[in-house]
Amino acid sequence: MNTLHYRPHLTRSLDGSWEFAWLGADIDLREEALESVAAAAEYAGTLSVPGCFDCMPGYEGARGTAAIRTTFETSGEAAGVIAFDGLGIWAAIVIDGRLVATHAKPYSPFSVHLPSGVAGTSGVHELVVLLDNRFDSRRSPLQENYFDFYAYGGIFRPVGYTPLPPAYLSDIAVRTISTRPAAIEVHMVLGGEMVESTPTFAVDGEEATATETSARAEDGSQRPDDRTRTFTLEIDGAAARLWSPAEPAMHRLTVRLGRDECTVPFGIRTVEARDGEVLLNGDPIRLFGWNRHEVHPQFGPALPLAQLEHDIRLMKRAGANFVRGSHYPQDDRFLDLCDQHGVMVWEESIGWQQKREHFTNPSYQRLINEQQAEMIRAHFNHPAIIMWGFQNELHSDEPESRAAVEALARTTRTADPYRPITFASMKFPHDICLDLVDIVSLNTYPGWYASEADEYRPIGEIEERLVYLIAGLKEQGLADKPFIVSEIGAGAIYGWRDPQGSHWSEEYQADHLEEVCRQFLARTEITGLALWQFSDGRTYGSARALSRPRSFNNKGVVDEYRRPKRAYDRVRKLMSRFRDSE
Ligand code: ADA
Repeated sequence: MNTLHYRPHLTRSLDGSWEFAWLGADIDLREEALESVAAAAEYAGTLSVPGCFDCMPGYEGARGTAAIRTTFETSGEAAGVIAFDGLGIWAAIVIDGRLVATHAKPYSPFSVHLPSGVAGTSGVHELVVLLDNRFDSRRSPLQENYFDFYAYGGIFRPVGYTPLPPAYLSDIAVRTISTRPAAIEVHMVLGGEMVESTPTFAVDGEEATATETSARAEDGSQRPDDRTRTFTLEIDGAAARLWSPAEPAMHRLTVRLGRDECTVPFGIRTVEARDGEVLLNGDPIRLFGWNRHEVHPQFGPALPLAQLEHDIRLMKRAGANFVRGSHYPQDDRFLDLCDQHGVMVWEESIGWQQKREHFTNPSYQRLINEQQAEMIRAHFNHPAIIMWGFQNELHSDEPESRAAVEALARTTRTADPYRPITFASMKFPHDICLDLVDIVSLNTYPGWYASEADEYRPIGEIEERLVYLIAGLKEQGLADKPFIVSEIGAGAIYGWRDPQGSHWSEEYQADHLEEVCRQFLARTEITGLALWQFSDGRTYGSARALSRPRSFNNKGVVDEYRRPKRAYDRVRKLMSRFRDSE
């Protein structure tokens, strides 16, 4: 199953070698200038898509505008969309010389409809994407230059052209109502012309009976203004294999309506946060894994499919049943692989220590809530996703933060009332927003950002800190919510071996993470543990130079090329059976 199947419709891939023009940093990006900027570009080279222009030799570190161009063919279909799975930082989309969209939400999946004069015609059309990776709090406020991960410029994920019939299914959301008996609810949105006919369904190729539960008009007809329809389907006991990390069974739902047909992978599973535990299919489950950035020296965030699979296998091999997609919407192909490999996911919209100026910025608040809703809409059907997050380490001790968290919690619960929500806080015990989420997640770095300056190897802080957090949550009346240690870790420079085991040595990181894992195994009050982080990744130097040698975040258990450090083997030795024990 490749990423293009994940769209309900069959999509024609536009991945490949696009033409490339570097326009530099003094381009006029006002809306009225974009079509002429696209038209004037002189294409002297190529860029592989998915790919980042600032990963290409000669463009490392470049900040400015690039124009990339390809073509796609239509055959007279009534409608169609060009679907982007994620790019950064900012883009303008121009089709046959006409500006059809601008996009200011890095890593967000989005689609642009074919403009009139293209839809319904047959021929070859020009697609130009103007990409800009400069920081601009007015144009793209979601990405800041103080985030602890490098902001690249490129098309990070696959691009496809999806032809559509006059009446089509634009969204299909599948959720599990119950596992015994197995029953799902299918919610769909109709696009294009309205149709009265009733869709037909098949599960794993077998015809399936559905009961419509949509609200209907008094005479039983569909309300003309209502483009949404909802159905429930029971799935035969023998065929209804549940999704879980141990047995990640996937099913396929095919929906036919008029001339449209969609196939949607889904999993049968329920997830809840209750009485201090996470319940998967009604049974308590503990979570262990890593925070993972989408990053690589050669590709930036535009990772090839093989690298996504490689990362998942490395995490599973060390016992992980869980991954936090830190700190932005994930690649649909990665989520597809997590479904298939049985790795549960915490997915979140972009964020890194947002503060008062963000909470009170209407443009920022609009965009981050849009990204949250679009991420959920695009990824709703992945059974591996068991929780939604947002706003990593926002200043949630400041009064202005509460309205922002309330808005994001409302956006999330509206888009998906069925999954628990959380955010990773670094403000305990002064956090004023933890009552707004279902799962309490705390980032903490005992033994690394050590509190005892004179302590040479402050590993003893780890137990003290975890005991303090568990007690503190109880004191604040939060013990009825599951508690995840959402970040904890230590840095190591790959290859730096030190018999004294001092900071930055592989020995210290291995000793540190072994203690963290031992504490987690011993303290079942901790529902989940996500180590920071899976692989080293580029960040920024300058002000951070002393804490980010090489201008990298070096807390990976593998380096940026996925070469294992001693900590990887130490964690694997201790945790490799964890997946099977849950
Ligand atoms: C924070 C942040 C991470 C990373 C980490 C670190 O917890 O959420 O993205 O910056 O600190 O390495 O210090």
